[in-house]
Formats: sequence, structure tokens, C-alpha cells
Amino acid sequence: MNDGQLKDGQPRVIYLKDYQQPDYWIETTDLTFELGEESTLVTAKLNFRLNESKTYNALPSLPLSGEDMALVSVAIDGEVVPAVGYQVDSEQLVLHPQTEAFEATIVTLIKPQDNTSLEGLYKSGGMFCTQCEAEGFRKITYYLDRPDVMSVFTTTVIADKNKYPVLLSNGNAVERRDLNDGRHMVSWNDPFKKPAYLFALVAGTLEYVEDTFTTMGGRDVILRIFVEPHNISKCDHAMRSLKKSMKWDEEVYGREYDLDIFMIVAVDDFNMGAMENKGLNIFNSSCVLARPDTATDASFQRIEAIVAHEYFHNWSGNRVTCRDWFQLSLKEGFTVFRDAEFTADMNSRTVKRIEDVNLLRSAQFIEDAGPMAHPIRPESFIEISNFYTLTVYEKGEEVVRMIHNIVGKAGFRKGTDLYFERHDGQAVTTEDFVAAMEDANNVDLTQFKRWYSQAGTPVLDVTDSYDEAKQEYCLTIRQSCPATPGQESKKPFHIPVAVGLLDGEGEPMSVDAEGHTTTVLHLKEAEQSFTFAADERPLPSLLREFSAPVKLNYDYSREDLIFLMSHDEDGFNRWDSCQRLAIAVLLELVAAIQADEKPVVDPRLIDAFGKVLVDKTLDKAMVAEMLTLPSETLLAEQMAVIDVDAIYQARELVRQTIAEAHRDQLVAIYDHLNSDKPYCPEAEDIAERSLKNIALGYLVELNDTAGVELAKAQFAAAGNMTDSIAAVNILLNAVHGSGKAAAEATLQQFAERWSGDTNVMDMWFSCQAGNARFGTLHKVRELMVHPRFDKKNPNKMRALVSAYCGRNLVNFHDISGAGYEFLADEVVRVDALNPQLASRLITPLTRWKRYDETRKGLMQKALQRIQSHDLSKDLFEVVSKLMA
Ligand code: B3K
Ligand code: ZN
Repeated sequence: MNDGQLKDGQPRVIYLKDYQQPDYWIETTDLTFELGEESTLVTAKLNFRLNESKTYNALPSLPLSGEDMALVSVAIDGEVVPAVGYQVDSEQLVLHPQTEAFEATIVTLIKPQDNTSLEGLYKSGGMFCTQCEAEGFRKITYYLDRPDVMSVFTTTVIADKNKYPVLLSNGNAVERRDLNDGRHMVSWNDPFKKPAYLFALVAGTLEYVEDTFTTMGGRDVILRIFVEPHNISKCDHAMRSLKKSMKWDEEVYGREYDLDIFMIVAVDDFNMGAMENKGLNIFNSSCVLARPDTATDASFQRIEAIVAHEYFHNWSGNRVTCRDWFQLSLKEGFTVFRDAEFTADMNSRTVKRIEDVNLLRSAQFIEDAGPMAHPIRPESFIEISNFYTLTVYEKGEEVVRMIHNIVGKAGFRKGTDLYFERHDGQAVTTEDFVAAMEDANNVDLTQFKRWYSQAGTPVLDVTDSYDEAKQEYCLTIRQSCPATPGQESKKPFHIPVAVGLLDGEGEPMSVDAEGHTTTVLHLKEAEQSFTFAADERPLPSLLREFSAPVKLNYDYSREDLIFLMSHDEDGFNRWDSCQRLAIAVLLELVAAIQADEKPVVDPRLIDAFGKVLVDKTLDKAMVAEMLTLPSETLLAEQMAVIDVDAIYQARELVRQTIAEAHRDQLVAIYDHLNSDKPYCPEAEDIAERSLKNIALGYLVELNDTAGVELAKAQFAAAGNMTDSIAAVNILLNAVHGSGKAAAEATLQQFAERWSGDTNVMDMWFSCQAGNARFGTLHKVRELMVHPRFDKKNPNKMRALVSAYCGRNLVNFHDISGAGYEFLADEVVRVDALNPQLASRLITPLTRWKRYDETRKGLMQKALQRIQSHDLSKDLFEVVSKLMA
């Protein structure tokens, strides 16, 4: 523990401003793994060459990073180096080169079976696998483990043939033979230079499904998805998604796949969703495996998006990679943008935008407003794993999207063509990406680049005026951005604000001389006014399609919002007006509850929801989105002092009032959409299931048995997991007394049927832990010792602990403080095994300063207790920021 500490006990801080090229490059990397049950021997032959672009007085020494391994031997150009010829400690091996170019042979011994961090080489079930991004390769061998060192890798894997019949690594298999001791070997060569973080190895008993893809250049590529034998029937959707992604990247970006084979492997123990290792993507099994009876619509969609994301990294990340880890958003922001556009093209563009903005507002805005706020290109870190954040990924995506909107679709393609052509095979920076966009389009993005360096969510305050005599409408926009850690004041951003105007009939008005009905205002100053010719006073539709990641304030009346909900030509803003109205009404109810007044739901909201239910201009997916109230987390963020109980009560009251007012319509929708047609994960069918289950969710808010009976019948008849788990969730929420027994019975049946399926059981854990009525701390503790639970597995911990602490707000924030103590215990326990997981589990405590004095004090106590332990670098960095 406490790797990378300075002598005074404080972990070392790494700064972007200190970046320097390495003194040596590694031209080729030749690895041999002898995998064993007790230990694994790794022989690395590395061809070093002095970096001639730097000047030296003498040949510099060469520090190679390495952790958690035993050094067996070092040789230079075939000559063994005696121990006095190098220095080795718990973090590095320092060599002292005598020539500008030489081959080092380094032999190390590692113990993957004891590696619980799930970083480097480790075992998941009976299988060996790797996760090297960001700095995991240094747990495999001593190396220049930094993304600007790109090398050609050859990997030989040797293992027992019975236990590990499948041996995989990056690139193309070049040799395969049996050894005479029961072992066999396979050698792989990856002809593309790559940084060590893209290295991968897998060994195990695996089966695969295979398909082929013919590239636009006419090459046939073999596609294989490897899984444990019992999962072989769950690969079709991922394979379909992969082929769609390959085609889309050719059509939209002109990017062709470059190796003869592309492989995906599913593993159960994985810290993240998936990893884009060159030619050998390794996935969390929850992000690959799907069959209609085992995976929900949400999983099917998530799988399609993640398969695409990892595949797209082959160009945006692998062929062109990051110079250093401060540039993480270069590959992540861009690749998330690419996968979001893919999803929008494959499904509904507006619905995808709504989902992404919901995530941004309910999680990234919160990160950006709290003690962990950082720019999408951070300036410093202690542990880079802590920066795989919503800010780097999702806000990073928004920044790329704004560039796309500034230069236009065709201009963006010109920019990416130039970027890939200029930088193929290089490790580059976000500056290089923006420069390619500027050069290809002849635009100046100097001010725009502040989005890369300034943290925080900008706030736009919009006012307007109408000059009857001049027939002119004027919008004045003021921008500001709150202080964030280390950044007291911010310079104005370049913010593209897409705007439309509606006349009194709700018809779109022209916003320019060409008759367009949407225009993009380029806000660059702290305050700017924009004038439009208008023959009547219009109602503005602001920030269409959410054209920038900002908070926008404009004094809409509730009638204005209801008008926009049914008339705005921008689908996103129809939904957003509904959100604004619901937030206003819910916060008004919260205030009444806090003041001990009788809360009365504004009937205009109830009427508006009634109109949405029968609006023929909205498709079903949009109705489903509009009928979904803002989350408790999103509402919490609107309050100066968060009151989780009042928020929960207000939401429940609104849901019950809607159900009472529109019961007949909800029943009609449910009956109409409840069909037994075969499952299909296409957008239209997904929308039907979603709307049907939302209607049923409202019906169980009524204090009678009708909804409960429908949900029981749905569970009994369900032919797919979406309807099955929805019925369980709905019963868990039922108001009527009969709901509880029904929920318990379905949970039991569910567990009996699915106890052998680890991914399905995660849903079972999660729906209980995340439920306010059911998920008490007592229940969660009971589930922690369930035979199907595994306290080391990240998916299981997220399904139980993160669902309870992050979603079940009323129970987690119980005034006793027991929830906080429980989380502190788990965080400390997990930190000793898997620091990356621990530093994510702690997230529900990050907003501790926003609660009432009692809860604040209790959370502070829990954090202090965590801080009193000997922490990993990961957790140390997070806790220090929370307590600053
Ligand atoms: N690049 C990986 C993330 C790996 C994170 C390791 N701590 C997944 C992705 O963004 O595609
Ligand atoms: Zn990624």
C-alpha cells in the first residue's frame, strides 16, 4: 500500500506542466509468459534506443516502472548484469545504459492469482486476463509504462493445455505448438506500434462465436467473441453490434479495421465496462452477454453502445493515442461522441440526446460543482485512475460535440480526416486535435479551448425585450461560471447557443434573412445581446438540442413551458420544458412539506401530463421520457440544503396525483401495449415496453389491487427480462399492502430461476438495494452474505452497495448515520483489495457538505474514520479532496 509516496509520507503529485519526452524509446517488445498456478514467469526482451531529439551530456540512466513483482534477472545485449549494475525498489528498476541502442532482457515473477486489484495480469474465475490502462502494465514487467512510448509487441503465451486451451494476445497469431510437458504455446504479433496500456493477454477454457466482416478495402476480417462455455448462447447481439459499428465507422469517418482478426473476451471480474486493447477487447461480461430472457432493453442498448465505443477506439485512441494521461479526454471525449452519434443513427436521435443530458445533469454537473471538479484536461493528479470521470468522458463528449456544431458535419469530417492522417501512429494532445479542426476549417478556436482548461458548469442568465415600434426582439445572455477547486475566477467561454422563436400560434418564426427557424448564437463575452426581426413578441426556445453543457436560466411562466411542451419543433426542448415544469412544481412541494404546510400539486402539471398521454405528435419513446419525473438526485442538486425525505415525499405525491387523474388513460396505454409478440431489441419495440412499464409503474401508486394484479400477471407471463424485472421493480414500489407479499414472492421465484446466472443475479441484488420501500440497511446486510454474492466482485459491489448508497437516498441518509458507517466500512475493506473500486464506491459521500448539520457531521465522521486508515493512493487522493 501507499506506493509512490514521497519520503514525508505524502503521495507524489504529477503535473501536466512537467511533461517531458522520455530519454529512451522502446522499438520492439518481445514478451514470453509462462503461466502457472503458483507463479507466472515473464521474460521481456526490450529494444531500447536513445531519444535523439533531446540533448545529453552523458547517457542518462533509465528508470523502468514496476510494482508487485520479483526481479529474477537482468541482461543487456545477452550479458547478465550483476546486482550492482542496477537499482531496484518497490516502484522501479533503474538501468545504466552504456550504449545508445541495446536489448535488455528482464525476467520477473508475478502472482496473478493473488492480484485482487484487477489491474495488470490477474485471474477471473479460472481464466487469466489483463487490464493495463492506465498504468497496469507495470504490474506485469518493468517498462516505460507511459502512452508516448509506442512499441511493436510480440507475445508468446505458454500454459497447461488442458486448463488453458485458449491463449490470446494482440494482433495476429503467428505460431502455435504443443510442448512436451503438457503445456502448449501460441505466439502473437501486433504489427502496429502501441503503448503498453493497450497490451492484452487471455488464457482459459473459452468458446467462441465467429463471423466475418469484409472491409471497404475488400479485406476479410475474422470476428470472434470468446466466453465461458455456459454463455455461448448470449453473444449474438454483441456480434451484430460489432458489425454495425465497423460499417458505420467506414461510412461516417472513412475508418477501416486494420488487422486480420478482431476479438472480444467476456470476463466477470472487471473494474470498468470494457477495454479497447488492440485487436483483443476485454469486456465486463455485463457489457457483452445478452439474450432476451436474461438481459433488459437497457442492457441491449448499453451493449451496442459499448461494443461500438471500444471498436471506435481502434482509430480514436489506438492508431492515434494520447501523449500523456492528462490528454485522456482526447481519446475518451472524442470516442464517446462517436458512439453517441452511432447510437443516434441506429435509434432515435432525440431520445439519445435526452438520455445523455439526463446523465450529464444528474451526475456530471454534480461532479463539476463539488470538491472533485476538474477540467476535462486536468492539471495534476496523484492517481490517474481517479480521472476516468464523467467530466473527462461526458463533458469531454460535449466539448467535441460543440466543435462539431461550430464547424458543421462536413467540416468536422474534414477535421477528423486531417487529424487521423497527420497523427497516425503518434501519441498526441488535445491541442493537436483542435489544431486539426482549425486547419481543416480555417476557424480560430483559441477562446473555445478554455473548455479544456476551465472546470465548472457555466450558467447562462437570459433576459429578453421586444420593441413593438421597431419590430425587434432582443435576447441578452450573461454567462458566469462558479469557482472550482484551484480556479477562483474564469474567463468567458465560447458557448454556442442554438435558439428558435415561436409565434403566438406556436409556429416557428424565421430567425435570419434566409428563413431558418434555428440559429446558433456564438456567445463569447460575459454579456452579449442578439437582435432578431420579429413582427410579434415571440416565445424563445433556448439551447436547442442542448447545444452546450451549461445551466440556462430564463424566466418562463408555467404556461410558457406547457406551450413549448406541445409546440416546440425541437424535440429535445419539448422534453426539457416538461422537465423544467416538473422541477418547479416538485421544488414548490418540497418547500411546502418542509414548512409543514399541506402540499398541493399544481393542477397545470397534472393536465400537462394528461396532454402528453394523448399527444399524437409524440412518438412512444418521447412520451415515456416526458412521463419520467426528474430523479431524486437531480432534484437534490437544486436545493441549497438537500432534504432527501421531502424530495421523496414530493415525488411520490406527484406520481400518485398523476395516477389518480389519468388512471383510465394509463390502463388503456398498458392494455394497448401489453402484447406477447416475440422480443426484438429495436427502438420501436423498446419504446413500447418502456411506455407500458411506465404506465404500470403509475398504476401501482394507487391504493388498490388493480396495478398489483397486472404486475403479478406480467411477471408470470413475461417472455423477456425487460418485462420480468420491470414487474419486480413495480411491485417493490406498490403502495397497496398486497404489493409487499407479491414483491417477495416474485423475488423468490426470480432467484430460484436465475441463481446460476451471475449477471441476472446482479439485477436481483440491485433492485432490492436501490428501493426505498424495501432496501433497508438490514436487508442490504442480509444480501451481502447471500450465497450468490461475492464481496470481491465489482459488479456485485455496485449492484448492492452503490445501488443502496447512490439510489436509495432515504435509507442511505437515514438520520441514524448507520448508512454512512456501513459505506465507510465497505470502502476501507475494499481499498485493501481493489483501490480503484474503493475510490468509486465512496462517491455517495462526495456531496456531504450539502446536507443538514446533523447529516453533515455524521458523514464527516465517516470520512474521518476512512482517512485514519493506511489508504491506497486512489482513495487518499479522493478523501483528501473531500476533506479540503
Ligand atoms: N479505456 C477504458 C478505460 C480503462 C480504465 C482503466 N482504469 C474503457 C473505455 O473508455 O473505453
Ligand atoms: Zn473509451
